[in-house]
Amino acid sequence: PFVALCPETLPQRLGGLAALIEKLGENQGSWRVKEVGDGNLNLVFIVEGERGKVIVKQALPYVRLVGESWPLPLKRSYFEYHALMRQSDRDPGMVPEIFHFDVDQAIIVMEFLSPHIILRRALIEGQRLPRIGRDLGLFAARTLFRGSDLAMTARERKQDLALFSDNVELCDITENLVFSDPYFEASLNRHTSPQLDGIVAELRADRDLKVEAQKLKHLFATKAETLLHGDLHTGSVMVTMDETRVIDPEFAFYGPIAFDVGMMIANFWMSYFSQAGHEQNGNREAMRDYLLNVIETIWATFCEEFSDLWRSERNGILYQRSLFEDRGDLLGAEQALDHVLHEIWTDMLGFAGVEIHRRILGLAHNADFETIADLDLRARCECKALKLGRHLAVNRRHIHSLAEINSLAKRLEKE
Ligand code: SR1
Ligand code: MG
Repeated sequence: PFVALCPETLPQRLGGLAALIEKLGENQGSWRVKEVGDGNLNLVFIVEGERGKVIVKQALPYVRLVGESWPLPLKRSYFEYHALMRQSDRDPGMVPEIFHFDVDQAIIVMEFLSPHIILRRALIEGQRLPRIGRDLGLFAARTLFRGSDLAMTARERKQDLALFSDNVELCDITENLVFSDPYFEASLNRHTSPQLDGIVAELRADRDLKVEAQKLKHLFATKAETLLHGDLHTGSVMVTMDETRVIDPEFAFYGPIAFDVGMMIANFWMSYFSQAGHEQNGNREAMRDYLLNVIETIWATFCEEFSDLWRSERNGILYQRSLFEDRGDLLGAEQALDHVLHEIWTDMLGFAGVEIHRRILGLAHNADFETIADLDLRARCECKALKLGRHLAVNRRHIHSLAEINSLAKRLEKE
């Protein structure tokens, strides 16, 4: 039966594993174990031995953030493991190395990343990391293109679709927490109150917004386009000044390409609006410019890499070469690429909008805003983000460039 690990039992329970002995050394009595999980769902341990350190991650049979009253299956660990293996093939070096996986105990033993820190924390501290825009744009393009019908054979892709289609409970969390709960008085919702009560009531009465959120939910639930990370926010990225790694793909499943891209970019806009709450140690004007620039770099890199892969690796069942290039129709494939990228653009803006809303109105908030102790200031920051989120979700079909959105963000920031 499943038994949760704890620092006291871990050395004895995992001490016989060859993979751990190789990384930590044989003397398990000397292993030091610390539980460091601060996410919403799992246990995470750093285990240190004579030879080095590893991370041991274990899923719990319930949502850690809420408690045992919200059961959640252990099989999410299985999806995380399989997603990590695929991401590692599709964008080598961008996810932690896996040393051991135990499906019954829902344990993944992986590389300890050091001196990496969580990207969200780095942004709260005001660190301007030079690589993340490009690294994240490449990661999104490579994993999302290579996990789709554009690159895979019909058999491979359908087997994978079947494998990940069982990640029902985690999809269910996203479908409710991202697309529905923020737009009515769901029992798990919370927001900075009473400062935001007015705008929250306005958003929940906003018919256009609610219709758009449901359209986006429909897309998320039905457009099985590629293997998504499924929870690609700044808390799922670890960074140093010269390295970027993506972690935590337990929400992986087949969904729309635009979802991962939109969620990621939304978290940079939230960081942008939260900066005013972190100015104790100096002005954040340069940080704000940097964040808008990262957003532009992610999107430009994504488009550039996706287009390169389209031209060089489009060997799947969609938009086959025999329809275009092989017939001498070079522009045909380029026309199709424009259509695909345009659809990703429009949907990505919508997904970004609802991601911003759910982090301020729903159950799962983010530290960017939550660590602003002054509630009036926090609410002012959140209110600007909520307005941008509404604009993105409702007007996504009529927005033509990031420059346009970033100029609106700057005007909202000055309000
Ligand atoms: C109940 S889980 C809440 C959130 O935490 C995860 O990281 C996902 O973002 C999920 O929506
Ligand atoms: Mg996570």
